[in-house]
Amino acid sequence: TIAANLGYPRIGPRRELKQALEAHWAGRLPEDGLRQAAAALRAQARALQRGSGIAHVPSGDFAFYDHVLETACAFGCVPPGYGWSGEGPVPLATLFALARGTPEAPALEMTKWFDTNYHYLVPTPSAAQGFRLVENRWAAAVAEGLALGCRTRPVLLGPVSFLLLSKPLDTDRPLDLLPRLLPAYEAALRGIAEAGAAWVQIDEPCLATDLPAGAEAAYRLAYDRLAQAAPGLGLLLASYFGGLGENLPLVASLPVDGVHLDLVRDPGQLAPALEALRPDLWLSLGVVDGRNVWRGDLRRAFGLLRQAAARSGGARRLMVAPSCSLLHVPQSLAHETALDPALRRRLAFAEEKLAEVALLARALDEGESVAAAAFRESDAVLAEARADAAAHRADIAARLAAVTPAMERRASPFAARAARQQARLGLPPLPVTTIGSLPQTAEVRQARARLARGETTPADYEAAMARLTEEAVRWQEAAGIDVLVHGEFERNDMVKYFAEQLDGYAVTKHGWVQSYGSRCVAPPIIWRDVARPAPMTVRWAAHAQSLTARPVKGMLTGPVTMLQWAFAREDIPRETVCRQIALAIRDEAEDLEAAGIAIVQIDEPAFREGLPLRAAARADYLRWAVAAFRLAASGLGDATQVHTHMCYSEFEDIIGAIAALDADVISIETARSRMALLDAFAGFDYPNAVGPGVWDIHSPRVPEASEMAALARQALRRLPAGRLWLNPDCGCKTRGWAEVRPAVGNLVAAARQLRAELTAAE
Ligand code: THG
Ligand code: ZN
Repeated sequence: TIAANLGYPRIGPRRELKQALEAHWAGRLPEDGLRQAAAALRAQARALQRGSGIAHVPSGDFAFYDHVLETACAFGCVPPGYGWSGEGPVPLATLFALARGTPEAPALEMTKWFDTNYHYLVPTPSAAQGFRLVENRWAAAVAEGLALGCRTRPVLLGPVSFLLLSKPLDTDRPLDLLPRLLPAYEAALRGIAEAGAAWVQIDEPCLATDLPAGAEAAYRLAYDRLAQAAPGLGLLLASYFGGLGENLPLVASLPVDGVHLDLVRDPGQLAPALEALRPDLWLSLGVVDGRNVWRGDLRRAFGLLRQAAARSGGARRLMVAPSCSLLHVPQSLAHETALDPALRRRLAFAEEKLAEVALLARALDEGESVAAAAFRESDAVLAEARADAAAHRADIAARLAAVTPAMERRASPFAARAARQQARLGLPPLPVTTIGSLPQTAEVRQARARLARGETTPADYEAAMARLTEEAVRWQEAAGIDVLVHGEFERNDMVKYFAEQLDGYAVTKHGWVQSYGSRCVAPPIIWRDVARPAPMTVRWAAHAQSLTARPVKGMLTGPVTMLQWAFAREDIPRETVCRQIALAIRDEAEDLEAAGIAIVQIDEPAFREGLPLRAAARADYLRWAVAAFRLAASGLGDATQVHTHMCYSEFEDIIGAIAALDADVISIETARSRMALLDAFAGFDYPNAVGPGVWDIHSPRVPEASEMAALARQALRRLPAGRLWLNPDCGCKTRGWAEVRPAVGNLVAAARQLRAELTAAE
């Protein structure tokens, strides 16, 4: 039995890759230095995995920014204008230009990787450009490992998933490009075999989703060809984030050497898979959860492994693995010294998960007794968790049980609310606002770091943040923004900040997970019932509002996002956890209203990514997710305006649920998709107000006023002027003031121009 891993965190235990990337972008670290830092991280990761007893260590899972982007670059899918000559490897500068944009060319579209908080860059292949293997990054990764004595298993994103995740420039049927793409993959596999790999892992996560028309034929074509490309190379086809479901017969018919199954998300698929998959096929059993931070129930995982072994009379060759790449969990528990020991005992990060994988593989070969102590410990930890009294609070259960349907409804319909709100707020047409956060400058981050190290008192820190808030309010007034924000200088992260103040959550010190590029999040952990012991944001909002006559938005993170961007307990339904959070946010919203705040924004950027990958499970999720948002928002009176915000969302398929949230104003990402998203709103006759993003804040590029006005005119063709707002498409915390000042100036200029046009047209 082979202990295997599917992918390892690439940011580094101390976010070394982040430091190196940001130093490189700032011109402080030359390309050589960046490449050396990356190679050192890869060497460290290989050694750690080997040391944990992993026999199949992945390679090629590293990426400077994103593995989908690097796959596109390896196959020469690079649009013109980013500095690649079309010959030879794509330079690192081109890679970063595609990822981050340049003054001349916008960044590629970025979107969520399945239902995770990781973002990938959407490749833009075309029939005209075709595909060529311009750099065999996987063969290089194998050679790099071998040079240091480690034979690795390279990981490729499979050709069908690659195309399904792409947005081709010259066709809306990406799979039509497959015949042109396959020769490049064949060349990659030949090179990988020549480099000395024994196995290659080909990821086809789309196999765990409902496949579009034509995908079955595409899979057959692709794997018939790839199986022949390098006959001596073992081909492991990996799916994850769900079960194969109705795609199992298809997978069983493909001429591959092994199949990886996610048995955490779908343990039920093991029995049918054992039936359907050829007995000579290697089976990689993903029994250790790559998506959550809990220690595994080793006895249960071992039961699945034994079932697989017994079923074939011992003949089936097995691999034991995490359910998916460990990219989505923090690297090591070793540095978490401040966690409640009762919680810490229950956790496993990437390193600890690999130890579980290795132990399970050994126990399968050598007998359960070699793991007896670990099994007993696993039992004890689970028993302790079940007995934790603070995990189930009677007061919280009683409050949830007392929720009535009226508590999930605003008092009046949108039109009546809008009239009362406008009477109170007196806003111009096309009101201008920002999403909430203003630049988290080095000054802000250093102040927070000093506080964490005990070098500043909380009082001094808060005074500094209050001063920044005041400066931000003054600047926004002068810039001509209509609805202000306080800037969120006091917040580290929109989820962590609230998690630190709520009962039931714990936060880590170094539990970083890559979100995109150099950006990381440290998701908090929900391990007990959630409740709000005291107001969380009211004094910041009240302070900002006291400085100006214009409305300042009170900024909250919604219950779905507070759940989705956390590592959540699994002993009660997610719906219940979400409703507990909703009640806490509801209390906060009501307190803001009572403090005189006229607009409360409850952000739900993770609403879309929480959607189950399979259509059959979606209605139930949308039911409880919508209800939780409404429970959080509906304590507010008609004259208080509810805003919400969502990022990177493709709403086409859930526009009904978005409307059902019944937020008075929703701001959405549209700048990178050039307003195409608004078609969904127009087509649906979306009833409330919308703020389409007209400035892509994920790129350092500052758009001209004319550019933003042009985008807004496209929006005006789709939605009535009376229900349109103008805003950037996300918070500004990752941008610098040098970009935000001119961009906001241009935004206000665009709004004034458009208002003049509207008046002239009347
Ligand atoms: N918070 C969380 N998840 C997110 C976002 C968020 N997922 C989607 C989207 N926003 C991703 N965007 C970002 C933007 C900025 C940062 C992270 C994700 C960021 N992080 C700091 C860094 O990497 O230096 C660390 C922040 C901290 O101290 O916690 O800037 O906003 N949960
Ligand atoms: Zn956003």
